[in-house]
Amino acid sequence: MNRESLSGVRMVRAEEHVPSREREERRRLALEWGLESAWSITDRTIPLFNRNGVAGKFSSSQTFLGVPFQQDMRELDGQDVVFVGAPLDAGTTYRPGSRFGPNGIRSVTSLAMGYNFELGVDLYESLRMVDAGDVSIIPANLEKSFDQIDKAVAYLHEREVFPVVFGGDHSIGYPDIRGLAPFVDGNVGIIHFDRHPDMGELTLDERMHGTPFFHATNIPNAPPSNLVQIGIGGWNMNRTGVRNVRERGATSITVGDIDRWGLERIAEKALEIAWKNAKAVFLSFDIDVLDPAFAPGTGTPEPGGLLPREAFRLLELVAREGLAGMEVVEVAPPYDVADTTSMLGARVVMDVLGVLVKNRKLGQFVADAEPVTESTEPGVAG
Ligand SMILES: [Mn+2]
Repeated sequence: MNRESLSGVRMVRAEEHVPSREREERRRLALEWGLESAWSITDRTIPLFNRNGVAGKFSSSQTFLGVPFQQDMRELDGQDVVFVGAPLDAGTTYRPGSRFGPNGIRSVTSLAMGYNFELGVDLYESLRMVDAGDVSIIPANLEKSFDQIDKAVAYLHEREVFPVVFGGDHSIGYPDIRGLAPFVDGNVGIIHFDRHPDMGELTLDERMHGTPFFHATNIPNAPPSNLVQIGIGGWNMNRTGVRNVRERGATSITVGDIDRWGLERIAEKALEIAWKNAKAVFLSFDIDVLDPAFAPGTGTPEPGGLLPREAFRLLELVAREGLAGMEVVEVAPPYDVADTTSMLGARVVMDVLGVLVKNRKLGQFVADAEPVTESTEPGVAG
């Protein structure tokens, strides 16, 4: 047997003669439609927004609620809502898998959904919604991924489209807020649902998913005094993070606090803290705030969390004053059972959008008959 008789050797040579014109054209279009990536990405052929099936494996095959896919990001302008995935789970300290969160959440929704009976809101009738697919993540590099997410989110805010970011692990909370903060003329409040305070400075020498709120509250107009954390507790707690919550004066609320004071009083307190001298509020929802009996598909489950209907009611109450953006993080489909965690993630998004519509904070509330609305205080900013 000589070397030339090996088909492997012949085919290595033959590859040179296989054309790649079409492939290169697709790549060029992906870059044009998906925009230029963040400055720290050396490979300039990687776009900021990963175009569907065009430039990599972390792409979306299906949109949230079946809304149109926004292929050319240059044309994003004037819509009410944009869904975008940030499939980064390199910040996970225990069980990875939330890189599949965006597609998990998308996959349990369809055109058949979008109308809510109790709210009397049909999202399709009230909001112009698009799905931008996923941000191009650099799976091996948290900081480059943060730069990508920050730049992508900033692009959405610049065009005044309300971003709904699907994580990904909670490390994306930092770039989500870093991308928002420059567009707020004043302070940003943060309403953070989680079993964990996520307030450490570094974990294992990196800015992982236990650290986003330490770095977010270093942003000058996102002070820790406007950070309220709901659902904190259990046995998986980073004590440095707790110390930082204490030293910075952020506010932690336990599940026991909710039992004692009730959902209404807790929501009132959360709004008071988040909105105090703030111009906008960001909502960060870690799916692990829900009890793992309901949401097992997550990286760091912690028994004793909220019941889904407690979370829905709290969201209804805290979203009514308006939001500047939101994220749902830590949905990890590989550990899910019967898609319940993905469904809860999707539900959180739909509930918040429905409440924003109903309270005239987003889109156009459309009702042919006289709408039945509860009286609300007007928000500081829409
Ligand atoms: Mn978290």
